[in-house]
Amino acid sequence: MRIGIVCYPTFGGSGVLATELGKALADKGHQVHFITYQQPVRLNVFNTNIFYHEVRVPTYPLFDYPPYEVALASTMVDVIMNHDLDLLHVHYAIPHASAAYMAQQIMAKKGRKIPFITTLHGTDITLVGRDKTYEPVVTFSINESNAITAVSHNLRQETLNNFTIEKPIEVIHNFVDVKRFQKKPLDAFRKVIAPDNERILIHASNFRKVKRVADVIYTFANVCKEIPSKLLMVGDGPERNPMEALARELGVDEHVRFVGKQEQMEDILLVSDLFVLPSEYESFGLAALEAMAARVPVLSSLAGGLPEINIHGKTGYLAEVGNVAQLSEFALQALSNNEHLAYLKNEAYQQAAAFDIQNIIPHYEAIYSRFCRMECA
Ligand code: GMT
Repeated sequence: MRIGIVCYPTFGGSGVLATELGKALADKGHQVHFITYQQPVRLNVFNTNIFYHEVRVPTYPLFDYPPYEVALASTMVDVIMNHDLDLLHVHYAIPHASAAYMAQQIMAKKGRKIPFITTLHGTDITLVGRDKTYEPVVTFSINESNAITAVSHNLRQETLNNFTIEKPIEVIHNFVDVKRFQKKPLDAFRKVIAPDNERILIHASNFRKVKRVADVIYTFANVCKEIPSKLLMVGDGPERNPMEALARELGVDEHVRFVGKQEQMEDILLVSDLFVLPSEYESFGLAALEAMAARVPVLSSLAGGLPEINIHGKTGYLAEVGNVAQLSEFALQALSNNEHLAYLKNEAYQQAAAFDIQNIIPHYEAIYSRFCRMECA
């Protein structure tokens, strides 16, 4: 099939998922056309089945806000016509679903049907999409999608609770390519971070309020009192500077490294002992699943779709949102005994394997084939 994928090209989970999906589809022989405003960060391979089309948004003195959605819909039309696409798969409803609807209508005027599938990822529903500035357009364009998928049962329910949805929402869980993590951990790298063989805790996110990053620092400060440990803070965002200040205030700054955005997450995860994700809400928690694939157990909040991947006492621990005492207690349980930590690491890996890319891609392909023209099958 010839598939157009629209996503955010950044480090965010929805863009990562969409890019990994496109790469896997290309490996299976589909022709994949990424339509984004920038080369997606994970699109780091050369494959003759992968095409990248940049959405250019011309500026004009009149525009305080250049009309990205118009440029996106026009680029979609251009790619559909020039590459004879069979369908569009848009990731993150805003503004991708409404732009896809616009492209679909333009194509209909030209006598050509082009279905579009919308995958809901999380904040497009739970934060941004619910805002009444966007809600009518989000509801409309979700309902106009030819198929709707959500990345967890929890997100499906959140969508039904917050919007009037007239079509079924199919749950297709996020996935991870476990073989990407089948590498030997770099001992020298571990030594640089933890020279005295301290435990390594890790957090990775976009450092937004919803991630409750302060809980990571407070928890780490408690862990440090009991077990020699280091903390790696991966990513960047509005909460980064205040968190650096908090680490100093709590007197743990010499044990905390803020390493910014990283492309080589595999190498970093492979030397880590515990992934900490205490978010207020997480529709799925792709970063946690990637940690599990690297045999890193997860200390997360009991929020959103996280319990669909993290099993308490088995693949890690689930604590109440904002309960730092509980997070600290569970972190200590995970890290204080070598045998127990080895058990958690193994279970985390087994759980990630259940969400392996090979198990999930066929679900998307099944949806595509429902809408694909006869000749593309
Ligand atoms: O976590 C974020 O804020 C980024 C956001 C995104 O759209 O990239 O992540 C959402 O989609 C990911 C991929 O499906 C999920 O794994 C994340 O849990 C979800 N984030 C939230 O729900 C807060």
